[in-house]
Amino acid sequence: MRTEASVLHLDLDAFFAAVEQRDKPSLRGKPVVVGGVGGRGVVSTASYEARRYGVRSAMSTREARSRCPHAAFLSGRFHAYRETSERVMGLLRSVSPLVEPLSLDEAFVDLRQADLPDLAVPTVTAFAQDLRRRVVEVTDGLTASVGVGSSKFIAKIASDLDKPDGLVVVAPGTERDLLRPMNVTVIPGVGPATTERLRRVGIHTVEELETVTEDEMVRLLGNAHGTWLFHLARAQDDRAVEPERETKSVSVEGTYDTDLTDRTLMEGLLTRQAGEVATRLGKNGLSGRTVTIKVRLHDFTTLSRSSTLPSPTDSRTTIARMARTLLADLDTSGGVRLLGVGVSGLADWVQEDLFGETAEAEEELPEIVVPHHSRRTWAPGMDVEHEEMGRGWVWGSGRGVVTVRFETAQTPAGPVRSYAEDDPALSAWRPPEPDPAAGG
Ligand code: DCP
Ligand code: MG
Repeated sequence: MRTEASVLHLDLDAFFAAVEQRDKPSLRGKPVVVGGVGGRGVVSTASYEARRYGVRSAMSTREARSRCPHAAFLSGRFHAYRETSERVMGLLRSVSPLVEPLSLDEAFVDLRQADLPDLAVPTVTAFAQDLRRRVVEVTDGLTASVGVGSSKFIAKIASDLDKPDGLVVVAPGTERDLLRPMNVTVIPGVGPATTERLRRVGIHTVEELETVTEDEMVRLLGNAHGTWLFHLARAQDDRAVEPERETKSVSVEGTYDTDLTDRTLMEGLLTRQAGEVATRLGKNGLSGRTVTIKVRLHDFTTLSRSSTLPSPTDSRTTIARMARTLLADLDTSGGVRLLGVGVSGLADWVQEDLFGETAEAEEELPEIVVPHHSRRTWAPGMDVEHEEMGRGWVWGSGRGVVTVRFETAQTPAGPVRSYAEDDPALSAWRPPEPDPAAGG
């Protein structure tokens, strides 16, 4: 356990929506919802103005529309999110070599390596305030919430306590007082199943969890999970901030206390892991071509099997189906101790509709070959350029008409014009490709 508050966690506020508001001046201060805009789309995130109407991440877009009909509903622009994320991660790496990104908008920073005169609370507080100010600067206006504490666990909780645009430094020695009144769900790894199991024995808060001995916890939740919870309930978290190796794959695995022999159960676990992998790919705007499963047998022999698709996917249904097929070829009759699913061969997002539809919809889709010169799609929110009017974004389209608002991050709120969907003067705008010859 660290004795100083030297782990910093930073999380941008309403990230995708904040980027949209930065780049679309007419939406600043207004409700904005980013996500799948089709019939089965789900919300990726909502601006704080939209959250006041009860719009939340992972809610169906249909529900979001009924709660906040006057919001702007935009499909996402991953190139802009990734570019903004790179600026923030670059800033963090300039203050400490030990930066561990968790997703596009979130990272841990180890302050022991940040060249601070000391790690006393006033010093790290001043440092964190200055860092938040520099985030606004490098992102052209996005705000971040920051937490600082003596572990990853405490820093991450702290960054959420005063969101948005907040800073909470948890003084060493006060961690357990902070945790006690909180719901057990603040502990990472406590999902619905564990919460329910704890609820049945009358445990709702961390304070109640503290009364359980380590032996009892292990009996209740199994070895690994029980021990983990016992320590986290006491704010004992020694995990190091691990600087990022370039993400070449995304994987999830689980080890099991008893050898698994039931194939249906194994398939179910792989399906769930595939879902987690898909969610992480989605959160980072990635997709990959190669699906791998890892299986450790009762005698600790570890096998892996892969299969590669013609084009990248981030679909939970596809990943799960491939994982189950790979499992079908292995002899697991002696029992299995570990199962895992990974996706590698990662590419930037390739689909036009970034957020797609739900998994069920994907599975039902027949193979459709879209002719190259087919009708152009004008997704709400996408960047466009008009030969005379210059740059803008798609406000809406339908019935052969596309409506564009002409403004960018650098202009005031701009005018709205409508065009025929096939107007040759209008085209999709993409940021210029970085010049490989220029390096970087
Ligand atoms: N995201 C997503 N699907 C989810 C959750 C998040 O696509 N179910 C994306 C959109 C978010 C980004 O990841 O903008 C960051 O996730 P956060 O959980 O940090 O959410 P926000 O940054 O949007 O809001 P907050 O201010 O609560 O951090
Ligand atoms: Mg965030």
